[in-house]
Amino acid sequence: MTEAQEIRGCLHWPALLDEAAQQALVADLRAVVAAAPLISPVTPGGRPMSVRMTAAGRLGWVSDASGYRYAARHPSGRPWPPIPAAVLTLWHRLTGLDRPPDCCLVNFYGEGARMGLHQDRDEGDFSFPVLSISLGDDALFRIGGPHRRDPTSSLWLKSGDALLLGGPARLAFHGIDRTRFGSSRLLPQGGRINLTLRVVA
Ligand code: MD3
Ligand code: FE
Repeated sequence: MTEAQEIRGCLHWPALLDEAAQQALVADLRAVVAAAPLISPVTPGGRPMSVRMTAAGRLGWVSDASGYRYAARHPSGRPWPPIPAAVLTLWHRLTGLDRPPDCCLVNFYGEGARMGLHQDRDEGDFSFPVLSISLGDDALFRIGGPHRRDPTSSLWLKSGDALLLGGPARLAFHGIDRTRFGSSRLLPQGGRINLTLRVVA
Protein backbone atom coordinates (compact mmCIF):
# COMPACT_ATOMS: atom_id res chain seq x y z
CA MET A 1 0.00 0.00 0.00
CA THR A 2 1.22 3.55 -0.76
CA GLU A 3 2.34 5.69 2.19
CA ALA A 4 -0.38 7.59 4.07
CA GLN A 5 0.22 11.22 5.00
CA GLU A 6 -1.28 12.82 8.09
CA ILE A 7 -3.01 16.22 7.91
CA ARG A 8 -4.97 17.54 10.92
CA GLY A 9 -5.54 14.02 12.20
CA CYS A 10 -6.76 12.65 8.83
CA LEU A 11 -4.85 9.98 6.95
CA HIS A 12 -4.46 10.76 3.25
CA TRP A 13 -3.42 8.16 0.69
CA PRO A 14 -2.65 10.01 -2.57
CA ALA A 15 -3.23 7.90 -5.70
CA LEU A 16 -4.23 4.80 -3.74
CA LEU A 17 -6.23 3.51 -6.72
CA ASP A 18 -4.67 3.13 -10.14
CA GLU A 19 -6.50 4.06 -13.36
CA ALA A 20 -7.94 0.55 -13.85
CA ALA A 21 -9.27 0.38 -10.29
CA GLN A 22 -10.80 3.86 -10.69
CA GLN A 23 -12.51 2.85 -13.95
CA ALA A 24 -13.85 -0.32 -12.32
CA LEU A 25 -15.31 1.74 -9.46
CA VAL A 26 -16.96 4.14 -11.92
CA ALA A 27 -18.60 1.15 -13.62
CA ASP A 28 -19.88 -0.09 -10.24
CA LEU A 29 -21.20 3.40 -9.46
CA ARG A 30 -23.04 3.64 -12.78
CA ALA A 31 -25.02 0.61 -11.61
CA VAL A 32 -25.66 2.25 -8.23
CA VAL A 33 -26.94 5.44 -9.90
CA ALA A 34 -29.12 3.42 -12.28
CA ALA A 35 -30.80 1.75 -9.27
CA ALA A 36 -30.88 4.88 -7.09
CA PRO A 37 -30.84 8.06 -9.22
CA LEU A 38 -28.91 11.13 -8.03
CA ILE A 39 -31.02 13.67 -6.19
CA SER A 40 -30.47 17.36 -5.39
CA PRO A 41 -30.83 17.61 -1.63
CA VAL A 42 -31.95 20.76 0.11
CA THR A 43 -30.03 22.26 3.01
CA PRO A 44 -31.69 22.55 6.45
CA GLY A 45 -32.37 26.16 5.38
CA GLY A 46 -34.33 24.87 2.37
CA ARG A 47 -31.82 25.84 -0.32
CA PRO A 48 -30.89 23.31 -3.02
CA MET A 49 -27.34 21.99 -2.71
CA SER A 50 -25.05 22.17 -5.74
CA VAL A 51 -23.82 18.64 -5.04
CA ARG A 52 -26.11 15.82 -6.20
CA MET A 53 -26.26 12.68 -4.07
CA THR A 54 -27.31 9.09 -3.84
CA ALA A 55 -26.25 6.15 -1.68
CA ALA A 56 -25.66 2.43 -1.42
CA GLY A 57 -25.98 0.19 1.61
CA ARG A 58 -28.47 -0.35 4.42
CA LEU A 59 -29.07 3.40 4.84
CA GLY A 60 -28.83 6.47 2.66
CA TRP A 61 -29.17 10.20 3.16
CA VAL A 62 -32.46 11.86 2.23
CA SER A 63 -33.75 15.38 2.58
CA ASP A 64 -37.25 16.73 2.11
CA ALA A 65 -39.62 19.29 3.58
CA SER A 66 -39.50 17.51 6.96
CA GLY A 67 -35.72 17.80 7.20
CA TYR A 68 -32.82 15.50 6.45
CA ARG A 69 -31.97 12.11 7.89
CA TYR A 70 -30.69 8.64 7.16
CA ALA A 71 -33.42 6.43 5.68
CA ALA A 72 -33.67 2.83 4.48
CA ARG A 73 -35.16 3.82 1.11
CA HIS A 74 -34.42 6.12 -1.80
CA PRO A 75 -37.18 8.72 -2.39
CA SER A 76 -38.40 6.38 -5.18
CA GLY A 77 -39.50 3.99 -2.41
CA ARG A 78 -36.93 1.35 -3.35
CA PRO A 79 -34.20 0.16 -1.00
CA TRP A 80 -30.66 1.41 -1.70
CA PRO A 81 -28.53 -0.90 -3.86
CA PRO A 82 -25.74 -2.87 -2.17
CA ILE A 83 -22.34 -1.28 -1.57
CA PRO A 84 -20.02 -2.51 -4.36
CA ALA A 85 -17.68 -5.31 -3.20
CA ALA A 86 -14.52 -3.39 -4.21
CA VAL A 87 -15.63 -0.47 -2.01
CA LEU A 88 -16.21 -2.78 0.96
CA THR A 89 -12.75 -4.28 0.44
CA LEU A 90 -11.20 -0.79 0.67
CA TRP A 91 -13.18 -0.08 3.83
CA HIS A 92 -11.93 -3.22 5.60
CA ARG A 93 -8.37 -2.72 4.39
CA LEU A 94 -8.02 0.95 5.38
CA THR A 95 -10.07 0.97 8.61
CA GLY A 96 -9.01 -2.46 9.89
CA LEU A 97 -12.61 -2.96 11.03
CA ASP A 98 -14.51 -6.24 10.68
CA ARG A 99 -17.91 -4.60 10.64
CA PRO A 100 -19.16 -3.23 7.33
CA PRO A 101 -20.29 0.37 6.90
CA ASP A 102 -24.05 1.05 6.91
CA CYS A 103 -23.88 3.70 4.22
CA CYS A 104 -21.83 4.58 1.17
CA LEU A 105 -22.84 8.12 0.31
CA VAL A 106 -22.19 9.05 -3.33
CA ASN A 107 -21.65 12.78 -3.92
CA PHE A 108 -21.50 14.10 -7.49
CA TYR A 109 -19.88 17.47 -8.23
CA GLY A 110 -20.71 18.95 -11.62
CA GLU A 111 -19.29 22.28 -12.81
CA GLY A 112 -19.35 24.86 -10.00
CA ALA A 113 -20.54 22.48 -7.29
CA ARG A 114 -19.15 22.93 -3.80
CA MET A 115 -19.91 21.89 -0.24
CA GLY A 116 -19.84 24.45 2.56
CA LEU A 117 -18.00 23.92 5.82
CA HIS A 118 -19.96 21.49 8.02
CA GLN A 119 -19.68 18.75 10.63
CA ASP A 120 -20.94 15.21 10.10
CA ARG A 121 -22.79 14.43 13.30
CA ASP A 122 -25.93 12.55 12.36
CA GLU A 123 -24.32 9.19 13.03
CA GLY A 124 -24.74 7.41 16.35
CA ASP A 125 -21.15 6.61 17.28
CA PHE A 126 -18.29 8.98 16.43
CA SER A 127 -15.68 6.42 17.49
CA PHE A 128 -16.10 4.87 14.02
CA PRO A 129 -14.10 6.58 11.28
CA VAL A 130 -15.42 7.85 7.94
CA LEU A 131 -13.58 6.77 4.78
CA SER A 132 -13.66 9.00 1.69
CA ILE A 133 -12.65 8.01 -1.86
CA SER A 134 -12.26 10.63 -4.59
CA LEU A 135 -12.80 9.98 -8.32
CA GLY A 136 -12.64 12.37 -11.26
CA ASP A 137 -11.90 16.09 -11.05
CA ASP A 138 -9.51 17.61 -8.50
CA ALA A 139 -11.19 19.13 -5.44
CA LEU A 140 -9.97 21.64 -2.88
CA PHE A 141 -10.80 20.08 0.51
CA ARG A 142 -10.67 22.19 3.65
CA ILE A 143 -10.56 20.85 7.19
CA GLY A 144 -10.44 22.62 10.54
CA GLY A 145 -11.25 21.56 14.07
CA PRO A 146 -14.30 20.77 16.18
CA HIS A 147 -15.36 24.44 16.27
CA ARG A 148 -16.32 26.44 13.20
CA ARG A 149 -13.86 29.18 14.20
CA ASP A 150 -10.86 26.82 14.37
CA PRO A 151 -8.08 27.40 11.82
CA THR A 152 -8.28 25.29 8.68
CA SER A 153 -5.88 23.58 6.29
CA SER A 154 -6.52 22.90 2.61
CA LEU A 155 -5.57 19.97 0.46
CA TRP A 156 -6.25 19.07 -3.17
CA LEU A 157 -7.99 15.68 -3.42
CA LYS A 158 -7.33 13.91 -6.71
CA SER A 159 -8.81 10.96 -8.50
CA GLY A 160 -7.89 7.72 -6.74
CA ASP A 161 -7.10 9.37 -3.38
CA ALA A 162 -8.45 8.00 -0.09
CA LEU A 163 -8.91 9.92 3.15
CA LEU A 164 -9.63 8.37 6.55
CA LEU A 165 -11.24 10.61 9.18
CA GLY A 166 -11.00 9.11 12.62
CA GLY A 167 -10.26 10.14 16.18
CA PRO A 168 -10.55 13.89 16.80
CA ALA A 169 -10.76 14.55 13.02
CA ARG A 170 -14.10 12.74 12.95
CA LEU A 171 -15.85 15.83 14.33
CA ALA A 172 -13.79 18.40 12.45
CA PHE A 173 -15.52 21.02 10.29
CA HIS A 174 -14.76 20.34 6.64
CA GLY A 175 -15.96 21.13 3.13
CA ILE A 176 -15.10 21.37 -0.57
CA ASP A 177 -14.32 24.95 -1.61
CA ARG A 178 -14.20 24.22 -5.36
CA THR A 179 -13.31 21.68 -7.98
CA ARG A 180 -11.28 22.03 -11.17
CA PHE A 181 -14.02 21.03 -13.58
CA GLY A 182 -12.63 18.94 -16.43
CA SER A 183 -9.22 18.38 -14.77
CA SER A 184 -9.65 14.59 -14.96
CA ARG A 185 -10.62 12.44 -17.91
CA LEU A 186 -12.03 9.65 -15.71
CA LEU A 187 -15.63 10.78 -16.32
CA PRO A 188 -16.08 11.59 -20.02
CA GLN A 189 -18.41 14.53 -19.24
CA GLY A 190 -16.20 15.81 -16.41
CA GLY A 191 -17.15 16.05 -12.76
CA ARG A 192 -16.15 14.56 -9.47
CA ILE A 193 -17.51 11.68 -7.43
CA ASN A 194 -16.80 11.36 -3.73
CA LEU A 195 -17.72 8.25 -1.78
CA THR A 196 -18.03 8.43 2.00
CA LEU A 197 -18.37 5.20 3.94
CA ARG A 198 -19.96 5.47 7.34
CA VAL A 199 -21.18 3.45 10.28
CA VAL A 200 -24.48 5.16 11.04
CA ALA A 201 -25.67 3.36 14.17
C1 MD3 B 1 -14.13 14.97 7.90
N1 MD3 B 1 -18.00 15.10 1.60
O1 MD3 B 1 -20.25 13.82 2.36
S1 MD3 B 1 -15.04 13.99 1.78
C2 MD3 B 1 -19.73 14.59 3.17
O2 MD3 B 1 -15.69 15.50 -0.95
C3 MD3 B 1 -18.51 15.35 2.80
O3 MD3 B 1 -17.80 15.16 -0.99
C4 MD3 B 1 -16.89 15.84 1.05
O4 MD3 B 1 -18.05 16.13 3.56
C5 MD3 B 1 -16.78 15.46 -0.40
O5 MD3 B 1 -20.16 14.79 4.32
C6 MD3 B 1 -15.62 15.64 1.79
C7 MD3 B 1 -13.96 13.99 3.17
C8 MD3 B 1 -14.67 13.90 4.47
C9 MD3 B 1 -15.80 13.13 4.62
C10 MD3 B 1 -16.39 12.98 5.86
C11 MD3 B 1 -15.84 13.58 6.96
C12 MD3 B 1 -14.15 14.52 5.54
C13 MD3 B 1 -14.71 14.37 6.81
C14 MD3 B 1 -16.38 13.40 8.24
C15 MD3 B 1 -15.79 13.98 9.32
C16 MD3 B 1 -14.67 14.78 9.16
FE1 FE C 1 -18.96 15.86 5.51
